[in-house]
Amino acid sequence: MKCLETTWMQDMIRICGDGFRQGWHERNGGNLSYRISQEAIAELGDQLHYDQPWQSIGTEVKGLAGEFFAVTGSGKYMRNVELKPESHLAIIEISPDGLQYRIVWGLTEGGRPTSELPTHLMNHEVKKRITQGRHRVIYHAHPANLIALTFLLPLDSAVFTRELWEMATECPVVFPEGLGVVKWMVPGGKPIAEETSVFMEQVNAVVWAHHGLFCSGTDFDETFGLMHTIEKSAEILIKVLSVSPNKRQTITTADLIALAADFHVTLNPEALHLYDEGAKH
Ligand code: 2HA
Ligand code: ZN
Repeated sequence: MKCLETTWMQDMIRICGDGFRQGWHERNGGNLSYRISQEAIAELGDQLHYDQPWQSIGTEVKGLAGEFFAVTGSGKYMRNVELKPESHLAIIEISPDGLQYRIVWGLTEGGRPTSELPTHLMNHEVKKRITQGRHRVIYHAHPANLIALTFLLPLDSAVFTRELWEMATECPVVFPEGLGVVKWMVPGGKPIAEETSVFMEQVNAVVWAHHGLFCSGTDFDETFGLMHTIEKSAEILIKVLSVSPNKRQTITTADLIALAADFHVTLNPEALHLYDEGAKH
């Protein structure tokens, strides 16, 4: 099967355009990666070429040795992926020592994988391990309302989780484990990748202060849906805060407990009890 005609590639291309139309991908902002199954790689046969040099990842991902990923290209515009997928996307192979990658498909007009490759791969390494390989997608975008909240709320994971849960009843069900918050850091390197991947041990969404959001999921729909749900909730909170600093009423701790019981989810206890009497905040 032609690489561009596979379902997973079609899904990947679609998400890039969808994210742009949401307003999450100004210029070359945002990036996306997908861990391709060995069966899907085998189906690509001689469409893959193994003559390109190995290059440093900039971090170590031993748990991904021999894996293949589809990734967006560094400096490429998400809005253009639909028009020219083969020059905007790449398939890369990870070396046996987990320190290097090589391009085996795509980027036909030159270029490198996403500048956030260390974070993508370190997140994939964590998720592959803790989900027994179920999670395959890591998605980074710049959604404006969530970024705005990083100027208004304390940069605390429990506070972000609780405030976003309260803005829409579906939120505690969609992200019961909550989200992580990383303080402002220089993007693109190993230090921010390490910080992010530590949170990914516990949660599927990590906010980068004054920058954007990383989401992890089993497939493109679920991962895009998580990004979308969090940003929608952030938009509601921005609207509320724009009118008044105080909520007249909200979803309470008791409401959240009732919701969790009915929907059979375990809510992050720190966020759940954040505003209880005697709690630290
Ligand atoms: O430009 O979003 O974080 C791509 C990015 C870097
Ligand atoms: Zn970014």
